[in-house]
Amino acid sequence: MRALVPLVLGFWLSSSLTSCAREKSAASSEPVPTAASADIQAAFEVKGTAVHAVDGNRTLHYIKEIVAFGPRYAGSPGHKKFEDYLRAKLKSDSLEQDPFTFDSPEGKFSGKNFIAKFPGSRDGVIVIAGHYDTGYPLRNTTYVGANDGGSSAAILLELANHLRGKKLEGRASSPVRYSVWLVWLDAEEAMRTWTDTDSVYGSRHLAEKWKQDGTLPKIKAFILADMIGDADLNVDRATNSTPWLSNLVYKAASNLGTQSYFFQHDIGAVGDDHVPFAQHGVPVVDLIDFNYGYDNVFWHTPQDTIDKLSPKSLEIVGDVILETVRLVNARP
Ligand code: 1BN
Ligand code: ZN
Repeated sequence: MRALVPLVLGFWLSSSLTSCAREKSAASSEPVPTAASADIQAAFEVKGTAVHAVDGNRTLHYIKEIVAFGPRYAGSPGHKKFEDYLRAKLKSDSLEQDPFTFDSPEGKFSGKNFIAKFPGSRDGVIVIAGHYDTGYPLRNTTYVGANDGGSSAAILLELANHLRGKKLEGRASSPVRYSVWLVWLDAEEAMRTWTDTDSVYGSRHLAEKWKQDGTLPKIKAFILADMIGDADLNVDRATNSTPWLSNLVYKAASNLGTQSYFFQHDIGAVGDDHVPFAQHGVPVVDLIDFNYGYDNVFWHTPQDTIDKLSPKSLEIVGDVILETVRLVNARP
């Protein structure tokens, strides 16, 4: 059984889901801090609430359902099935669809990003994003991208379970919360060979759209999850992430006791879905484990299957994302 970090005050991440009922009852039975207890908290530098909330087995189950649709490249039957699945899973949420078309070396295609919006009480947005597509060049293989595309799509679904129905507010020491938007990005993968122009079509489209409609300056943090299900979890440091946000992720992991899984290796400035947002000045962090199997042998191969993944890895990353959200909210 996962343990609660013993510095619990408040109940922000307590869940109404049965599979984490123990965490819920333990966390939600804590009293809401009074002004006085908040002072005591500050005096003793108690960090607040860091909760193990994410259910790795449920997240892994989502990945199983997703890979069963088959490959999810633009125009594929699996892509359509995933879209229907996502709409069904998020039927009670505020889900926006963001269709777009893109020109690629393989021709013109249609793509679709999805955005689930969980409102806060404070002006500003924290975006948590990941891609769900699989690579077009692998379309004639058995490739289903369990880790690459599957894990990111699934962790967002699990995070939705923890954000749903919450007002994202109510902690005495930080009574206001930014909205959280979960974004399933399409067409991250190259249609032929990865270049700046043949990749991240969905995030380039969304960053441009949010530039035009004035959303970009509202984004306080853009947290990207990519390939985070590997049983041998090592989340790398992408050096084109924003330093203060990378540091906050590390602090979040430290609060949860899982920092040894984070940032042991620098992988340089990687071209991933965070880049179009970083280019517009949005604070970004790419949480990517870019060593999948010995020497990354499972990456972009039909060996990227569910048996390589572990619920614990999904839990570690999901919990760190939620803790990072809490820490972003706690910033002045
Ligand atoms: C991640 C998964 N990417 C493609 N599939 C982007 C990427 C490419 C990230 C190279 C790091 C290095
Ligand atoms: Zn990929």
